[in-house]
Amino acid sequence: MHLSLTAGAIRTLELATRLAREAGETDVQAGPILWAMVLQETRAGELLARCGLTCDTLSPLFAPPEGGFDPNLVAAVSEAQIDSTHSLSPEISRQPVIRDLFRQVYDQLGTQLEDREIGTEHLLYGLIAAEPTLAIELRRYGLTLEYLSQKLVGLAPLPFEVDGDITLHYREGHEVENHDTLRILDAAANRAREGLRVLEDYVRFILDDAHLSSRLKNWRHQLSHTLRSIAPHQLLAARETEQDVGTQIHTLTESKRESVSAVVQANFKRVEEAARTLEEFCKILSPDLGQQIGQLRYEIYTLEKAVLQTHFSRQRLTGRELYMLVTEDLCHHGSGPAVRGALAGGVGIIQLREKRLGDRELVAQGRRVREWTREAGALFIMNDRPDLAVLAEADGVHVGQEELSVKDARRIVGPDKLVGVSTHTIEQARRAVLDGADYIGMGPVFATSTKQFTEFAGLDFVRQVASEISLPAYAIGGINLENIDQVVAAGARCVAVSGALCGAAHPQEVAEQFRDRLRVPVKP
Ligand code: 3NM
Repeated sequence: MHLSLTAGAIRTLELATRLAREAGETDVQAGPILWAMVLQETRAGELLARCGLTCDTLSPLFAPPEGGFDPNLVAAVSEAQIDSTHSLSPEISRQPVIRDLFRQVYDQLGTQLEDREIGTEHLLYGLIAAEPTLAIELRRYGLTLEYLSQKLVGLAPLPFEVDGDITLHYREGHEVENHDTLRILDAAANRAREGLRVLEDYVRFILDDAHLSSRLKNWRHQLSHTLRSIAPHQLLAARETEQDVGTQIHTLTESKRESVSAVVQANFKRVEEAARTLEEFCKILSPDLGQQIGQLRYEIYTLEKAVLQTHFSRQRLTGRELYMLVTEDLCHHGSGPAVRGALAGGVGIIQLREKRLGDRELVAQGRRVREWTREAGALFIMNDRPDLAVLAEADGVHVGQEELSVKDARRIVGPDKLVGVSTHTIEQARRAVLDGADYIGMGPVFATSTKQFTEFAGLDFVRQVASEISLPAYAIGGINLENIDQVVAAGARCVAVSGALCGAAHPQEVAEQFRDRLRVPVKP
């Protein structure tokens, strides 16, 4: 590591190393560095003295050798010639405490560094920042980082490169290239952060989705964490907004946004492109860093899919808060009258759920349900079978946790059809959002004889989903007119019902009552 240090700083570190060696220590610790500061005339020594830390007060903290320090050694180091060709020996700069100290100086004081070298006062700052136990001792004397930072003046930033261990190495002869790389990284990191803020605002204030908000926020933090290995002052130092020709170039598409979804889409693209730029140029500094950004770039694609899916599904399913699962065996007067009655009563989605029919019969029944729902302007979903959903021209398919995955079902039905999935735990619900489901079933809320379950997710699960997921979520399992109010009170906005509608003597009236209790507005 090559650093620009004042002669005083070089003398201090050399003396500290010699004092440690005299005391038989292999590694320099904080004590000899502080002693080296007070034994010579240094800015750090002056600051320590102002807080009452002189040879006398330092002795109880860091015992001097018996008989005191060798005055000849102190004099020899203090009077040594330090010219511009003099540099810190690797033996000194590789000392763990000294490396940590410099890292703190660059991490914490970076933005203050302006055309100056590192002096002993900065070494003192770095030492206190790197050694928490020392910080506690010195606080008793009023010597804190806050106090010191008021006394410090800036230093010149130096060109560094970063390796996987977050060690800064000076790259001789690469100043110009590094500067260009850092300038690009600075611009791309800002672009990514700005785009993310727009997305976070949308997800938080419009979708009101705690799960996706925390995912986006987490992504932004991970990006900052990954980029932290490039000290912020290096990026800042490379910033040249006024010379950036790009600030004057605006395209027509940039100044026009047609809808909220256009804003969301444009900003995801912006973040993805910025991530790609970061990935490519970070590779120049460190392959590891490039790889980490690459990983993050894939995650943002997943989040884009989840956010846009949530946006469009909510639009598509608005007004369809009541969902009926139809099974012939449960219908007293046949599925035709049950479905048509329920549709007349305001059911917005019909799922054909027949576990015992052969494929041919299932497709034939699917085509009938297709007709009934088309006439009523309702959606038709096929249970379990994406292939038959396509054949029967259904609007989508519903899968359970044991059946085909959302991703595989989507591959069969394509991007335009709906894919719904049953969930029974909050982890499954979150997963469904990230997998790109259009809606989820959340249940079983109550005991049901329509499907076998050993455990009940219950109303707590409804509350959990309502508090963090904004993708349409249909509460399901044993829901009837007696308990629907509890389901709504737990936060459910949509419900799916089988037995209570199929088995009703008057499905239309029951559907109307469900709809009223869900407060779904009646269509004009
Ligand atoms: N899936 P009913 S509960 C098909 O929790 C189904 O995923 C459930 O019928 C789940 O309204 C259920 O008659 C049965 O209880 C729904």
